[in-house]
Amino acid sequence: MQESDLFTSSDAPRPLPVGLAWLEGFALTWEDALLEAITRVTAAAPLRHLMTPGGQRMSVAMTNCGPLGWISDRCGYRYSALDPQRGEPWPALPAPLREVAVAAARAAGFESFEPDACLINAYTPGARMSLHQDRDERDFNAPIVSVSLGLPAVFLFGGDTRRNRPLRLPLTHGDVVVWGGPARLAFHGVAPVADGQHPRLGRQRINLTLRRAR
Ligand code: MD3
Ligand code: FE
Repeated sequence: MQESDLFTSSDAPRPLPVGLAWLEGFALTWEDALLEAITRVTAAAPLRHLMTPGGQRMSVAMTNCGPLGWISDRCGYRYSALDPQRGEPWPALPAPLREVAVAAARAAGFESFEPDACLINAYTPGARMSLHQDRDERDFNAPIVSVSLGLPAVFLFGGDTRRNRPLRLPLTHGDVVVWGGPARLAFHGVAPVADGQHPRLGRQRINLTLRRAR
């Protein structure tokens, strides 16, 4: 029997890219505290659909917590200490969000990660994020920690160009991924979220990305 009989090209095991640490279920220890914190943050700084610089409304709804928040409008992408919608600082970074990010970064070999920004992305079925790089942070040596909650999603990891066929990672509730080193500037995105019901979050996927912006 040939190897090609055992694995088609789409389900053959492929090694994870260098710089990416996938910690399945790592956030479940903090599940209740994270969901409570997200409810409090989104009550204070509501989720909203930002405009891209090109004038498109993003399908993902966003808000932030922590000293800095990521925003997009007709002028471009940037970090801001103020929520432009409320003219006030973003809500403080809740302790459990910082804790899970610091613990995950440490588990991935980043000993001194101190996030100063947390972007909260909310996906309803059909929402997606097209391939992009995260380049608005000052220091690309710091990793980005992402926490997936609610409905599952297929994360697309495109490597160093938009052209390569992206690797597909199925991320589910509680998964944490640490993106550092050579993966830090990789193109990445999220395929349209399939409809479903999550016992804790309903018809929704929430993704937290904890970042060192400055
Ligand atoms: C890989 N969010 O907010 S998180 C984003 O699931 C973003 O909501 C996606 O891409 C989401 O910018 C993916 C995982 C992620 C975040 C940042 C990265 C992967 C990354 C930066 C570099 C490489
Ligand atoms: Fe990104």
